[in-house]
Amino acid sequence: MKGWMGRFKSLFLLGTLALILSGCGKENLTALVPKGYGAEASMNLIILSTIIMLFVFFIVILIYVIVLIRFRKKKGQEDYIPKQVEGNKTLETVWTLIPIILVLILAVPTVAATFDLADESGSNDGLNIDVTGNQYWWHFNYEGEEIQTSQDIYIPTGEKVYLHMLSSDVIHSFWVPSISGKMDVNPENVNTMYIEAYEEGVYWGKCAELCGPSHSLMDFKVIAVSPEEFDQWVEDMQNVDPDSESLDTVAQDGRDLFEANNCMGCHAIGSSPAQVGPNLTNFGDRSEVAGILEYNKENIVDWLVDPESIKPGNKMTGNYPALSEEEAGSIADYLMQLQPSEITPESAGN
Ligand code: HEC
Ligand SMILES: [Cu+2]
Repeated sequence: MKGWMGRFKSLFLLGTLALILSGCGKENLTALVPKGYGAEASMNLIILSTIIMLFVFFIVILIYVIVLIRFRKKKGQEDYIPKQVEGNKTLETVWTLIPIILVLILAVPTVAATFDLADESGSNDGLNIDVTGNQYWWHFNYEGEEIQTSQDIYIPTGEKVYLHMLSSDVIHSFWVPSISGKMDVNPENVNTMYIEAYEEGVYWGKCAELCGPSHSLMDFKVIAVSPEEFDQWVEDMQNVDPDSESLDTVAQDGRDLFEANNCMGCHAIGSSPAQVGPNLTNFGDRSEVAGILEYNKENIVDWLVDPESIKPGNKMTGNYPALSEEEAGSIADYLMQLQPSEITPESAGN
């Protein structure tokens, strides 16, 4: 009975583990299917170290089996003592050299990749983006382009994009597993890295440093589009004039409420660099609300009425007058019309 229970328990554990680990394989959120330069470099090192580990594992198992078979106590040889090899120079040399060689095989490409991934020499002619980590959202400032975005970062494919990262509060960590490595985002010193996506697509990013109660909800996206589409997107974003947008009457009400309720104290629409809250210039082009909820009016209303229930500890809660569902609905109608570009996560294949 006990044996059966034990077996059931281990099966259950194994099943749960498989289920949990299968979550790691979410499309476009896995380091195991690299779609960009940094991720590919990491993947190559993962493969190399796995090969080395397997090699060591099999050699050890092999020696173990040989010893088990050859040196079993045999009938009539109870007092037999095998040849003692303690202090054998050849053996000592061999088992000191092998690990050194293995470590070297791993170290040389690791150090090379570390230098390669830190190489900022192309940043003068490249696209440079200032990244700000905030509890619990990300802000992006396209240097020299007069473009501010939040949550979603658009980049052209096949090009190194240089990121200069700083936090406005605590330490965060920028990680887009399928295209890049991880980089800490500190409040005091600018950390840099570059990202490059090979193919068009939407790649999910995560904050990888515990930063507060909603740390696990601090998602963002890298939206990689063709260079032509990227230029178009830049133009669309630069042409936004927040004041002269043609709005229908519902949205007009929403805009009045947006202005009357202190929203603009934190949220910019347009290229103003002010950023207590996410820039909403292209909020209507997003595929998520607050980085995590499915994008629809209902969820926007839920967010506006009670953000605390969605992201505990966020910096919007309690800092604006309470909104009725109806008011939140009109604001949502307005915000959903902020769609400056045809190039969106959807068009990029989300
Ligand atoms: C005190 C500053 C502040 C005020 C005032 C404020 N917000 Fe926010 N808002 C934030 C912050 C900070 C976030 C990001 C929260 C997070 O994700 O952790 C946010 C998130 C949002 C989002 C989600 C954005 C996205 O990119 O998905 C919307 C929409 C929004 N706010 C609308 C409003 C509206 C409408 C008002 C006015 C009724 C308002 N906010 C007032 C700070 C503020
Ligand atoms: Cu964080």
